[in-house]
Amino acid sequence: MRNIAPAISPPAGIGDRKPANQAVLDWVQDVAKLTQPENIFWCDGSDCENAFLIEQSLQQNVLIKLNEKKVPRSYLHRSNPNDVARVEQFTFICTPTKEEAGPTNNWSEPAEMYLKLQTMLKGAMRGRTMFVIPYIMGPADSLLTKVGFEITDSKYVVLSMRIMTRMGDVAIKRLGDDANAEWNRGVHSLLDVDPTRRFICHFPQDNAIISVGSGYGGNVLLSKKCLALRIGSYLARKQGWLAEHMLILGVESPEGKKHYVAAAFPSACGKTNFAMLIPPKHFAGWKVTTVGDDIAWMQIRDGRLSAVNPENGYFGVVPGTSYKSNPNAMKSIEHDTLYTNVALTDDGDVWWEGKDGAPPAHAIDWRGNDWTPDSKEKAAHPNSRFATPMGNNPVLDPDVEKGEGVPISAIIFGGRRSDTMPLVFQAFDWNHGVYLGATMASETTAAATGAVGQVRRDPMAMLPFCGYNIGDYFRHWIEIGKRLTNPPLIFNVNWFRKGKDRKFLWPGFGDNMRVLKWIIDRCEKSGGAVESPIGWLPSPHDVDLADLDVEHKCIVEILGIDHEEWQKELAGHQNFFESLGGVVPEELLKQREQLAARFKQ
Ligand code: OXD
Ligand code: MN
Repeated sequence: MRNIAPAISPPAGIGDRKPANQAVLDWVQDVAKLTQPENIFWCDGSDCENAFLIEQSLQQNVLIKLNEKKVPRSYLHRSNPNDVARVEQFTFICTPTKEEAGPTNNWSEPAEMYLKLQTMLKGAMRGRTMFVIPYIMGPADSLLTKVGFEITDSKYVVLSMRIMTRMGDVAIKRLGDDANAEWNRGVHSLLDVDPTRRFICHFPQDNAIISVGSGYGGNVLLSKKCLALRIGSYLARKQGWLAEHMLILGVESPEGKKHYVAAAFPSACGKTNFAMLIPPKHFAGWKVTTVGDDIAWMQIRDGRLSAVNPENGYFGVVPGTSYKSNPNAMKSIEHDTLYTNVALTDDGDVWWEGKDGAPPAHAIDWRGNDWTPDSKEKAAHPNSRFATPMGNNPVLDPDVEKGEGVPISAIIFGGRRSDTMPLVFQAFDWNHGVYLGATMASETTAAATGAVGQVRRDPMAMLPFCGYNIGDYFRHWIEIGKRLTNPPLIFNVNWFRKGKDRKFLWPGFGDNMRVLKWIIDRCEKSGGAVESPIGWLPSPHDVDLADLDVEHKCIVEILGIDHEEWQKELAGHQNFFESLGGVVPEELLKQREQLAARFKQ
């Protein structure tokens, strides 16, 4: 198997940074006893450790070095073709009762799942190296920051975790030597990368994760979806904060007035693009900066929501990324980047569908086969990814390391919908906003295995990531609202609505600034809007459309609502709530009734 490599013997001074904390040492010994690795490599996140692991990965064909002139210090990894996306059907929340996991999660009784996983992990690392990765999620001095340790037998995971988290000494220091300190225990083993032995399991009560049988980022970088979202959301409810699948961006006016906005879009629906948006020429002097592109942890400070990005890097979808769609992402991935499943050109560069310029006459595709523009197969997998440190981002927000976070003025929900949902509208109040989030729907993408393009309800873009009962999650949102004296305004956006000709009505990308500007105007109480059954809608003259090359009738169409489509949408909300089997809070059922009543007025 190409991504399963034998044990490595590091030179002295590398791989020996054992923490002092006895609880960590005991846990690592227990896992080693079970998995029986050839040796244990204690990671410290240093440059020389990284250089050593890259060297080993090149020798063992785990990585391919890219052209140093074209993409300096960057590498390509090819995953097993059966292992290219998150596997929601094999993702489990293991809580003492099924009710705690709720109707939207796969559930297993913890003891039963531990036993099954232990059986699979028995001797799984024989002849191989077991890496122990200490990391933190969150800025070094934030109260929200969490410590995690991930054990893995994959060097690709170690190299990726160094990009995606703050790894090494910073975590060992933060944990200290208190054997009772709280930290997340994560165990990952590739096993034999067999889809029938692939399980991503969360034990919220134990603050533990076990992931086996996969090498794909979303399943194995345990810091990300597993800790920062699934376990994170469980801890957030217990501790009174929010762990959300949201980007965080800053938007500053030419006068220097700055707002921060958090936005929840499902996987592969443009969070990274929105977080790095470059305003069109007409908006000269406006600046958008990135705090985070995937996850927001938000706590209440002075009656407002304050957000930190727990991550240290971006794990973004590559196809479609270009100087046209996202110049800042392109600049971020031109160096020091770990690519997975993109195509390799004959001169050692990377290529993917949607990259600027003409396709290469010949390349090696993501499976390692010859590829030409006439090939039927895609050169890059639709869910091929880059992992790049956030420090590469030319528009990184200066407050990204601020422990207290940034104050959030607006929350945006949005999905990929070809019909029904207008470009933007504003909720009447917090609970109405929670309803918008709870009933959000989107067409599925390649980020998870399964059919692509099917509309599914994805509340707050958290359907695959909420680590407990979704009804309690909705309730938690409502409770948070009660504690906010200065709550963010809540909006819904849809960049993907199509006209009768099935073409997109809105150009998207940089022009989304026009929508963002309206949202900021509403926060500043200066933007106009009309009341509609679904919320506050902008009229065409409320949105700055100067120099936009879109026909007026398309603007009217995308800003408007179709009552017939909304009757279907209302039925969709009802079906979704019913499918949850009685867990939906009264407040949201009432919101649905009020929405239906407003359509009758
Ligand atoms: C991701 C995802 O990788 O949501 O961020 O799948
Ligand atoms: Mn995501």
